[in-house]
Amino acid sequence: MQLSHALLAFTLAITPACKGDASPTTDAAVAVDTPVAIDAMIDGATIDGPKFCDSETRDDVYVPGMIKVGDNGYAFELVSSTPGPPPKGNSAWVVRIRHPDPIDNLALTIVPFMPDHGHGTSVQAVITPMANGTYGIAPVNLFMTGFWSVRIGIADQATPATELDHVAFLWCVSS
Ligand SMILES: [Cu+2]
Repeated sequence: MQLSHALLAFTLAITPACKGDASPTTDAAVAVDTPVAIDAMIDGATIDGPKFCDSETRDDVYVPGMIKVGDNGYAFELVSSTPGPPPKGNSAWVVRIRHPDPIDNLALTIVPFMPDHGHGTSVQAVITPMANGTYGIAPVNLFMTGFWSVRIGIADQATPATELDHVAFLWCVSS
């Protein structure tokens, strides 16, 4: 999007130069000014324009309290990510599990994974049960720029191998 704007601005900027043959004075002014304007726009696009994730369409838009519902009807609320949205590197999450009431004493698993690269992270998040169906998860380690799927699964503590439900939060993180 940013790049398109830059290219459009570029086109608009050079259009007068193509028509600027009314007088030598006008031509001279355009010839001097235009390269400066183009350089400024290109520099601007490099500094604060297109980012790595601008063209990513698979990712979620982070909103504190956002909810995803698994196939088995459990609601996974991402109460917060600190910082949020989840950045490249570590963040601390709080999630709340409901069905429909908040559920305590679940066994949670979290698996960050980069599907485009076929790898996860070696940093294992610690799950901290909290009150009212909430669980702290930290650190959520998204160490590489790119698209991450962060899968969260739940199970009864007595039967942790039998998953009750799961969802995946999808983020693109920039460098
Ligand atoms: Cu990767």
